[in-house]
Amino acid sequence: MKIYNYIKQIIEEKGAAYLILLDPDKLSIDKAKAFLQHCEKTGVDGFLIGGSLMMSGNFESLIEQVKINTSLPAVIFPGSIDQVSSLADAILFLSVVSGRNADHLIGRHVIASPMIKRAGIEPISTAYILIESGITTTAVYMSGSMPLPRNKPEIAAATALAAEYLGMKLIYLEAGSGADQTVPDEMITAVTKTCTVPVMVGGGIRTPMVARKKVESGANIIVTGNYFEDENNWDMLKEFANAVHFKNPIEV
Ligand code: 1GP
Repeated sequence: MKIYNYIKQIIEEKGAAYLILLDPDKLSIDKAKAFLQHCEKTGVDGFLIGGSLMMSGNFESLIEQVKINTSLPAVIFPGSIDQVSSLADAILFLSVVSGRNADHLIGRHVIASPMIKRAGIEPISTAYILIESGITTTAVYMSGSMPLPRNKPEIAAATALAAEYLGMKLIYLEAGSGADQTVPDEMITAVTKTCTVPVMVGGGIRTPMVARKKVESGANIIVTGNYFEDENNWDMLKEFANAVHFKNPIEV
């Protein structure tokens, strides 16, 4: 099954999908196996793999660890055009539609497309919408674009709708990794009421309660990264997964 269809099926069955972002610079290969297996056991639906910088060179090894240790999909969340690999199942083909930087709207894509075709992985066309979140996040800085004002849900909704009309299959409302403030609930509601494609929300989500609030506001996919970079928090994975999977929580 295509990964996009798998995600839509999870949304249908469980209410919303829960993805974990793996940053190769933050998760060491020797800890990966235990973490990944724990994620699968506690109900995580898949992994996003990528980072804004690639200091460690662990990008492909981490994808490999996902494939070896779990049956869950490995989806590249590219921080740059170097992050394309045939080892993954799919790649978020991100266009930073909140910005007006042509390079991040279409420029890099021209270079990356033949690489993705050669890799034979599924591109999932994604409208990447950066939302102002209290600090200058890495995503904002690296994209060289302004984030969308957090008190303007109507701009977010119109931006997402334009992306859907352009044929994009997924909307990603992004506060940025480690954000002080998450994407506002009213903004999530405005976007999900306007669009028909799945809406993913991430950045700064640190409690199951906040994750659930995002889902209740309309989010179809929740992403967390930062919080589980601390091993002491791994015990909370089940609570997060169950908060997201409101239709179908699991007993572990
Ligand atoms: C970042 O939305 C993701 O791209 C996850 O954010 O690391 O803050 O959970 P956090």
